[in-house]
Amino acid sequence: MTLLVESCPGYRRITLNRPERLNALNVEMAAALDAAFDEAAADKTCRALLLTGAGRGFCAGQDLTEIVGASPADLERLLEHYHPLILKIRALPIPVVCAVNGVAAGAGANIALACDIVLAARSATFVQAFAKIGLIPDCGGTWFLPRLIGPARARGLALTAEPLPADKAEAWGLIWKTLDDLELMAQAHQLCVHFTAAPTVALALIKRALDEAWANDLDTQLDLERESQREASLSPDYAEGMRAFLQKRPPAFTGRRAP
Ligand code: T3D
Repeated sequence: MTLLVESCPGYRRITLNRPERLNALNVEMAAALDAAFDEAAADKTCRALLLTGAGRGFCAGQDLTEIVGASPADLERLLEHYHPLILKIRALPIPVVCAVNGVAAGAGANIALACDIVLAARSATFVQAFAKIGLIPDCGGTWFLPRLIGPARARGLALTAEPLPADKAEAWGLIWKTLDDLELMAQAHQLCVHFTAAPTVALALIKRALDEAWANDLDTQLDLERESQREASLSPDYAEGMRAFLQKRPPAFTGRRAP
């Protein structure tokens, strides 16, 4: 199986599972990921996703052995399998946590960058490997990189294909946190457990508002904040959050939408 999906209480863990090839992507894995995202979206009890890789790598991007001799049309068709994954990660109404356990190269790096919170093992590296083989960053690389780290660093990474160590990725703001290798998975699970007790409706609205901010002017964004705040304030978790505050106790958020 190219993908492992495990149900944990309140969240799911998805593991890219082709460790002998550093979890390089192929169409079978993309289809399995696509289905796993759909299933998570349909499961109302699933309040977070954890994405990681088996073995010593996170994902080495496209499996290059499978595209030897591929025509430009074949390569274009391939992206029909990969690009929807990026859009689905952004559209999922729950936090997607990526635990980058080792090298993240090519499309693998950009799938990680599409996630909401990226944690990386200190030994991990991020490589925009595309230019090494005469391709350009896809799977959202040209979109995420300049927005996350600015144009100068984006150009440097994409044009040189130099590996970026996890510590520097954190310092540059490409990812949320670097952790000791042995701590990574425990911390990633702990974060997902935190999200299983969070106000999921509000988190989904926050995710959407931050994404839309890239394209909106301030007026439009303020309107979106007003609409989103209204929606959040209708959720049972808002009422519970206020009650808990007044009663000086921790809130018991359910993640449910307004009836
Ligand atoms: O339609 C389209 O546009 C196409 C889509 C393209 C999207 C892309 O992702 S293009 C970019 C593809 N990825 C790469 O170019 C990265 C290639 N891999 C590497 O540069 C290096 O392997 C790494 C920097 C990722 C890791 O280096 P290292 O030294 O830690 O490991 P290694 O020894 O190179 O790799 C370990 C094994 O995995 C090795 O197999 P072996 O020799 O033990 O049998 C290696 O061949 C295999 N492997 C690594 N990456 C890939 C791969 N096999 C197939 N495809 C790979 N991408």
